[in-house]
Amino acid sequence: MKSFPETFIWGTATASYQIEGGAHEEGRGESIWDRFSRQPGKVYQQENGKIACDHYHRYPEDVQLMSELGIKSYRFSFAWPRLFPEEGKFNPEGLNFYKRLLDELEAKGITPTATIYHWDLPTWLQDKGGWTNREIVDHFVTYAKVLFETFGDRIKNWITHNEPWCAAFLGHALGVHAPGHTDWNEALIVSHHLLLSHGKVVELYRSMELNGQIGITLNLSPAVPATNDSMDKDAAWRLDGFANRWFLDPIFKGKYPEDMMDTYSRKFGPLNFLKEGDLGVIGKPIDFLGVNYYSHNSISHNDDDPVFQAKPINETENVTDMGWGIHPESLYHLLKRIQSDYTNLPLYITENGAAFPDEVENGKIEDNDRIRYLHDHFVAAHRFIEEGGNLKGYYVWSLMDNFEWAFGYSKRFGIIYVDYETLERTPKESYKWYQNIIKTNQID
Ligand code: IFM
Repeated sequence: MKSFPETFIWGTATASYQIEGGAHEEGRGESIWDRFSRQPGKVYQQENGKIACDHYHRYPEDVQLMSELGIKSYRFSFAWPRLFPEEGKFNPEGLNFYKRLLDELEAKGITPTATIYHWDLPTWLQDKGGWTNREIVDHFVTYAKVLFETFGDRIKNWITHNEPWCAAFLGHALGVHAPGHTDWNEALIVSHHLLLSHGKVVELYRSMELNGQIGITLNLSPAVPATNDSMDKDAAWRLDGFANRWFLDPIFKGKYPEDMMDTYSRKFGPLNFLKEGDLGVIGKPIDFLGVNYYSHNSISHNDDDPVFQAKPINETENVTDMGWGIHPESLYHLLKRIQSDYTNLPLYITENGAAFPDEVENGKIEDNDRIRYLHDHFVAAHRFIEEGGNLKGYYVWSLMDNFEWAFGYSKRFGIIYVDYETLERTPKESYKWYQNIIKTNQID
């Protein structure tokens, strides 16, 4: 048996748009995902988050399920459009739901970890250019300030952004996430403004002298060369720059990677969104790094790809319902690499989990494939800790099945099954298995 440190934080994670519903409650405004999901062809079967899991009304039941599960910490995100539904309008009522949620969590002894931005931008801000407009940085600071003033004494763990790579590149270069744009130059500007707003909010948090910790969550995906050929190795390095170094370097080294600056300026023109002093702000010291890990990418050189001359290839049939290869060993290598190349700060796995096509049979969901996935990733995390790695906690994605963005409700990541007709929750076998891991703090 492998034991985890006594102080290890076991948790689960969710995000506002994916579970809350309550789209018009207490003055909530519209988000870019409400708008995007109305456009035909963008989201599977044109589904949306209007009701989602109805967590907005069912949160006491959900917190009860968290409590029975035994988690020490729950990671959720705030919905920006609940607080600032229209330009120039602050909606104090928008805070009420989170007050009630925190009451419930506190009553059960569950520590909240809050993400400030998990992709549900108010549409009034999108109409002003969204993350392409540098002014958004000030709006983000105003929004975060309200959260810190209201909840700074109750929430001690803050995450500025969730997966800025997705918001920037899936949303603005590849067009598969809201707002659905396909302009690489825009995506680069967006990535910079997301990082800048992160740094500004870290500065704000420090200036308020609140007693807690603040960090950022990145989705990191090791880029593994498909062969030993130097062409494939170089291609993998470029995709590592795209997915990982473009975010890790400015946060921990105070500069963008030069090879990527060269590639991007050659392809898309001068990077004049980068102003003097920005990198100093982005590199402001943080307290921890949140790592979202799902899979690695096996990369080969490919001249058909216009930006990086590199393409991920399918190298395994052992995949989840998302088609993502299952590679627990890469989680270990990723954590080692963060430690050796970037930081010895506390790390948290802020998301890890898997979608599988679960079915209810005789009232049970036998998701052995998910149990295997989690087991193998927990073992990889344990190996890192055993070797002295500074990993402090692990949040399984996700507490319950939810709105999986462009895939709508067709992909189930939860350890609790949600029947979208009745909204009934049924713990899967993986929930019971995780319950036991948390209770014993051990894995075999
Ligand atoms: O559902 C998402 C989550 O919102 C962000 N990280 C990846 C998850 C699975 O795709």
